[in-house]
Amino acid sequence: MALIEYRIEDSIAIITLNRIEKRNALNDAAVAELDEAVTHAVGNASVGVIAGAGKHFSAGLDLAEHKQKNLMEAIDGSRNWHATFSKIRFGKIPFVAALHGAVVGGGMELAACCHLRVADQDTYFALPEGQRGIFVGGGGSVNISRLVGVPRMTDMMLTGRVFNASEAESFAAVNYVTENGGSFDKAMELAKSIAGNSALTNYLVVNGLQRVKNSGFDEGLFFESMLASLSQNSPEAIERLNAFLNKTAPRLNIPTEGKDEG
Ligand code: 1HE
Repeated sequence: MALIEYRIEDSIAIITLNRIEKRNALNDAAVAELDEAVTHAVGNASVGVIAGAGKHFSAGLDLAEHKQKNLMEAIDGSRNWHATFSKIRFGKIPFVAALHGAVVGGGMELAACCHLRVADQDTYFALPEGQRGIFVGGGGSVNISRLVGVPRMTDMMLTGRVFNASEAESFAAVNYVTENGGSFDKAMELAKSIAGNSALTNYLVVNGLQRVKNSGFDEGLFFESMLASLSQNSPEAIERLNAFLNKTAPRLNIPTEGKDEG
């Protein structure tokens, strides 16, 4: 693989966009390699981390390649992005995005289909499709709109508004902000912790939560009861529940800061 680096460390699949000279802009070849890496990760790892090499996470769609495409090729391109990104969003394992620098256009679409986002302080988010005369095509109108809300996405697309990491954290588009250079290590720390969960619970979180959210109220509650019962009857759940009752399970990670004050 040339444009996407892939390796497994412990049970974590690390996928790195690696087209530094083009700021990790995604062309068809990169999306095909990403698809291969994601497929391998889903089959062989417990958690995936997606990062970008160089100074930016990703400058989004490769505009040079895109401008050569006819209508049918553009449709095919967009549908390929959807297929690959859906393997991330609704795959077997959780994915954590480690972000820095530009997370722009299709780069933001990729970040939005991951399950957690960790960002260096210097990260910024933009959807310059309006300025480029195009529209999001990598699932952004579905995934980014759910992540940041339609009004904010509309603002980003119409006015070119750019949000920094702290702003994105304030509206929960980013889960953790780190000092510059820290997002990858934090993403790995989180991935290792997630890998310690029951694989079935991880699967239900990745696949169930979003589908419940997309259901009606009553259907959602019914669906939730099915997921809850399914998980509760797994051998691993019984083992983990016993461990809690025997007092051998790890305790909650309660923040200790300020505990003894007042
Ligand atoms: C590119 C791309 C690209 C850089 N396609 N070649 N995305 C955008 O509209 C963002 C376009 N990129 C930028 O605004 C900037 O490149 C960055 C802010 C991300 C980084 O700036 P900088 O100063 O570090 O790099 P640069 O000098 O602008 O770019 C370095 C090279 O990368 C240069 O090529 P070179 O041959 O002149 O060296 C750039 O042309 C090239 N490059 N970004 C192609 N995106 C599925 S639909 C999704 C729709 C979208 O993603 S729209 C948003 C597209």
